[in-house]
This record gives sequence, C-alpha cells and structure tokens, in this order.
Amino acid sequence: MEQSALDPAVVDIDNADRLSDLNADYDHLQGKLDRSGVSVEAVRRRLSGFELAIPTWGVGTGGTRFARFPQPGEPRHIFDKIEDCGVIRKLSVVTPRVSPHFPWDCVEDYAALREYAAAFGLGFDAVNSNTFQNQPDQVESYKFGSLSHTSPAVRAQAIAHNMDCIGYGKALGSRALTVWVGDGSNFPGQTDFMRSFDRYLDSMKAIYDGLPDDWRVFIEHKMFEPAFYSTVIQDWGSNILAAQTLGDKAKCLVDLGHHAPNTNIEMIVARLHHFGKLGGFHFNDSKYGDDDLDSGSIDPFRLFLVFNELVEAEGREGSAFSAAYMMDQSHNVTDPIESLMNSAEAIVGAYARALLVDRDALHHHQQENDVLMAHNCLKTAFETDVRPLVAMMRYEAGGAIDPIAAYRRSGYRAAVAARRPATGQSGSGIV
Ligand code: LRH
Ligand code: MN
Ligand code: MN
Repeated sequence: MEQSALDPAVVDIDNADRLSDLNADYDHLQGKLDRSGVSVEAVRRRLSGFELAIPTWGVGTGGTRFARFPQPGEPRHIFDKIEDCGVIRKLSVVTPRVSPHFPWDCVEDYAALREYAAAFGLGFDAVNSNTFQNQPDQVESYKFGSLSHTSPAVRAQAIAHNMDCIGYGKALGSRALTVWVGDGSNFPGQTDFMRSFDRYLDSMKAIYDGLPDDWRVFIEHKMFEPAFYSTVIQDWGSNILAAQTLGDKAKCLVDLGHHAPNTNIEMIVARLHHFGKLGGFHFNDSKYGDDDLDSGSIDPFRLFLVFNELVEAEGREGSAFSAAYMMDQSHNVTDPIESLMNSAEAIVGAYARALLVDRDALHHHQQENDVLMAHNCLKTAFETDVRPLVAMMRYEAGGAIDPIAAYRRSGYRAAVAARRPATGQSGSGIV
C-alpha cells in the first residue's frame, strides 16, 4: 500500500468519538422506516452497490476566467491527484475510481500509474479527451473547432487524440471514453449547422470504429460556452441523434450543469433511458450556467428527482440497468477534497432517499390521478433524513462517520502543503 499522508488511526479515533450518537440516530431512523413499511435491508443492498467516480481535475483548485486562488498543497500532477483521490476514497468509500483527463493526466508509463492508483484502492473510470484547448506541441489549432472543424487536418488531429485516449484507457483498465467538444460558433452565419454536424458525425464514426468491443463512448452535450451562439452538441436532442447514428456503444452523458436554468433534467434522464441511450452523469449543481458547484448545494430536490428516475429505470430493467456516475465540479473557494466528499454524500443521500419512495403507492396514485398523494410520495421520501443510514454504511465499510471532520482532524492538507511547492497565483481556471 502506498504511504498516504492521511493517518488511518485518526479516522478510527474520530469514528470512536461519534459512534454512540450514530447508533442512536440510526436506531431512530430504522424504527421510523420499519413503521412505514420500508425494508431497510433492501435499501442497504441497493445502496451498497453504488459507486461514483472522482474527476482528477476536481482535486485541483479551479477558478474563473478572471482569477484563480490556489490553495496550499495543490496537486502538481496526476500522482498527487491520485493521492488526494485516495483520501476521498478512504473517507467516503463510495468513490473507488477516478476519471482522468488527457493530456492533463498524461504520463510515460500507464501500467505504473495503474499500479500506483491501485495502492490507494483506486481504479480508473471513463477517460476524457480534450480537444477544446491547444497544447504546446500541437500542429493544428482548435480555435475554430475540433471534430467538426472545416479543415480535415484539424479533424484528423482531434480524432488521433481520442484514439490516444482510448490507448491510455486500455492500459489503465478503463472501459469508456467521454467526448465533450466545445465546437460551435459565436456569430450567426459563422458556421453551417448541417455541415458541421455532418463533419462531427464523420469524426465520431472514426473514433467509434476504434473502440474496443467492451467499451462505450459517452457523448456529453453542453448548451453553450466556450461558443456563445451555437454549439454542435448543444442539448440532449443532438446528443441522442448522434448516439443513435453511431450505434449501440454510443451513449449520452448528462452533465447537470450543461442545461438552461429550469430545464427539466429528470425528464431528459427518463427519455434517454427509455430509448436505451442513458450512459452516465457528470454530477454538480448550478444556479445560472455550467457553475460546477457542489452537488446538492443549490437544488437538492432536483438531484433527488434525477435519482427518482434512475430508481424507476432500475425498476424497469433490474440488474441489467447500468449508468456511469461521475462528479464534475470546480472549487474556487473551498478545499476540493472537502467539496468532493460533501458532493459524494449528497449524491448517495439522493439515491438513498429515492430508494425510500413507496413505488407501488406512487404508481397507484398516478394511475388514479391523485395528484397530491402522488406528489407527497416523493416529498415524504425527500424529506427523510437518511444521513444516519449513509454514515452507518460508510462506517461499516471502513470509512469515516463524518468524512470532513476526520479529514480536518488528520491535518492532511498541511502535511501535503509542506511537500508540494505552491503553484502560481493567477491564470485562467478550468473550463
Ligand atoms: C465541459 C466539462 C467537460 C470537460 C470538463 C473539464 O464544461 O463539463 O466534462 O471535460 O468540463
Ligand atoms: Mn462535464
Ligand atoms: Mn462542464
């Protein structure tokens, strides 16, 4: 096992201080759920299979295009990022994989990286390609797009990068490629909507043909930014059309922040699932745009409603249902490790509450058009405090009863700050 700056003994000490309160809270919740006819065992079984990936880019301090305020002990490279993700994995438990982004996370030896991560109890989730930024050594520019660019040479370069990502992913044990492109336009008339979509599909077809048999490609839509007038894959409509055109291995990825405010995202989730195209998620929260705020920090009810649809999907498909759950957030004013643990808690909590919904009663009320009672089925579950259940499961699996308290008590941030030199003050943030 790799030596982590997080001392596991501190977790035990912190847990010991909290255990009797947790036992009391858990017993209270269990009694309440028993009385309402919910099988706690069944909920626990479903919850125990839940896994969430950490974005490698999430453990660094983000920023805005105005400024970045780096915090002490920022990870300098993928190995530091893995070390930070290992802390989240140890304390939060539900995050056994990381989702890397290339070329940000490029290394010489991927087998060695895989081994290094395994020592922290981590594997690799979907690999992300990056054709929205120019890299110092690249020949062609992405200023006017990548996979949909008018120039065949730019498209070829972007395709080759995605192929490279598949290669890195194979070495890391990943089984999916996530493709998000910023391609679009800032001015009406700048691009031809139909031709650029054709070019995008041709490029994606080449990437799709290069996927190993057991891989999937996740297409991520985003309404705007960096392009402010049009974007090639701007919404779930373009996304599902592209995924259907490409074939079975192509699925849609829903980043919660990539929609207009007030969009009914849970309904998009239901539609994508209905047509076999729901691939996965980038969880985060937002008030205005792609704010990349912590999950559940702005609209926890929406997060719950998304999970309500996922539980419906599980009900229709049983164990055949699968979706890739990942976080995608950026931290300007918080410690990223704390924020990611908070988000993990909010996401598991949303799933737990969705599992409490009395589905038979809900379907009955829906059938009878008893609007109020149907709505109250959701509200009752949403308003249940499931934190003792989530904390107990985490504790029993070797994690922290209170991950943030244990993390602060461990002094991890100060310990890594002492051996990771400070990064620069300014510069633009992450996209
Ligand atoms: C685009 C996005 C996409 C990128 C990540 C850094 O806004 O959500 O997932 O890969 O941010
Ligand atoms: Mn995303
Ligand atoms: Mn985004």
